[in-house]
Amino acid sequence: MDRRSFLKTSAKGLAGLAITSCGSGGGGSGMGSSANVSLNTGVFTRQFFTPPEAGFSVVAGRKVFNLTMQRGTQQFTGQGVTQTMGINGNFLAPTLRMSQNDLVDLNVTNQLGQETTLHWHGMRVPSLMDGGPHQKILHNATWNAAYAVVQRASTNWYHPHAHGSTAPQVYAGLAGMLIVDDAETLALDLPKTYGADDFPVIVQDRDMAADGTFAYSVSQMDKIQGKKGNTILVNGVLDASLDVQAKEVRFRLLNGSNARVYNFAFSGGLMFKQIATEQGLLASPISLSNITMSPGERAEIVVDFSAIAVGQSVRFQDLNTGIALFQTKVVARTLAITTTPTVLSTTLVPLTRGQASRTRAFVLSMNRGNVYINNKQFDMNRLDEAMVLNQVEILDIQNASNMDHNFHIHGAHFQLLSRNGVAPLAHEAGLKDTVYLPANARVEAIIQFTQYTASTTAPYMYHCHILEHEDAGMMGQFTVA
Ligand SMILES: [Cu+2]
Repeated sequence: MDRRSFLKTSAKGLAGLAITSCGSGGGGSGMGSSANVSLNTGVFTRQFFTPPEAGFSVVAGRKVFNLTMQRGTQQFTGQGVTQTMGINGNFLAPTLRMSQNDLVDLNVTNQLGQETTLHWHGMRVPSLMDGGPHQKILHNATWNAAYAVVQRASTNWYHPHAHGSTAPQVYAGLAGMLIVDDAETLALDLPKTYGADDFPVIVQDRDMAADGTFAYSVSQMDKIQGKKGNTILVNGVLDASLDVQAKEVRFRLLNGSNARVYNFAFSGGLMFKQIATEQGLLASPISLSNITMSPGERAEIVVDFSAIAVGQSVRFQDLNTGIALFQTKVVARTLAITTTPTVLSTTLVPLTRGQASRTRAFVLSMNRGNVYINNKQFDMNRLDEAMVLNQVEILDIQNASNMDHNFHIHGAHFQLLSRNGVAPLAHEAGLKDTVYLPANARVEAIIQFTQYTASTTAPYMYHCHILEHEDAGMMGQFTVA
């Protein structure tokens, strides 16, 4: 019995009772608060959609991108019409592509009819260009973000970050991928033809009615647990099928969901190699059968389909829900083969505990449905931390609740030193900007802010990336000087 018929049967058996769970913890399991049956069928009738790469012009040596945040409509099942938001389109956004050392200008026009911001999640940029809550874009206004691309090749993303309305705006469709290239990564024998053997995979769940429509609404329980949907989309498409050539294929995984934690795997136990964390190449590829990702996290993986017969298909699935997200159907190879090298990067120099000048504690907690970091809720007018430029620090991040959270910080990248008192798993040892904190978890991350200061009027943010928690104030801000 597949997941859908199981859910149908269960729903019948429960005589119309909502499929609801409101226990503590286990945020990765259960189908959230929806009474509706998942629309994921396990039959892949739609074409996989690869978001197009954004066009740009070159003006005075700078790449200029024009982005319009707009409203639209989308039919996700061919039936009902959902009111959506998108960037240069109805839903989601084009993939921004930049190279290390590029100078970029992003002209962001807000046509949403409401205030917003646009944050470059994972990009190391001056705080005034960060697109956090202080860089508001009013309706009909255009905000210009101009920065140099100073970081290594990596898979990032962009989404709104206006305090109090991030969750509904992302849910409506405002999210896109932002890929940075560099010479080190391009020189490697990795799949790198976008849309042919290198694919973005933006995974988002939505609480869909039977006709495939959704609208953002949160119950009291959704506010506490984060909004989870019954149906999971990949690049905005339900039940998609992707032709993959019988060779290595690279997937850039992004958990772009408001709150759901996934545990991704291929059917049949097909192994894959993780080659990059959120901030680029690992020193060496790591073989995995599955990977857990909390909201905001990214991972680049390479899967070898060469041993699978042409015509066969493999499903990409979430082990937490049992839902198959899309299928990869193997077709004959026309692209050149690649062989993922055993050494990926020699430029990754880890910071070490001995370099740290201090430890800074962040305690994520909940009380009566309210969310806190260090017992405080976000206040735009209060500065919470003062980071010291170039100082190496350990962030001691603790989830003191029985529910899933995670931790994202702007302006710098970190590496995990420990998880629950022991060395982190190898695939968490790369550079990151977001880290999963299941109930009562504790991690130590080592970080160094270099290059950019952040003033009192344009601080950087740190927050839980479960968007309902972020909007409810599980966020703080800091200067760098
Ligand atoms: Cu949280």
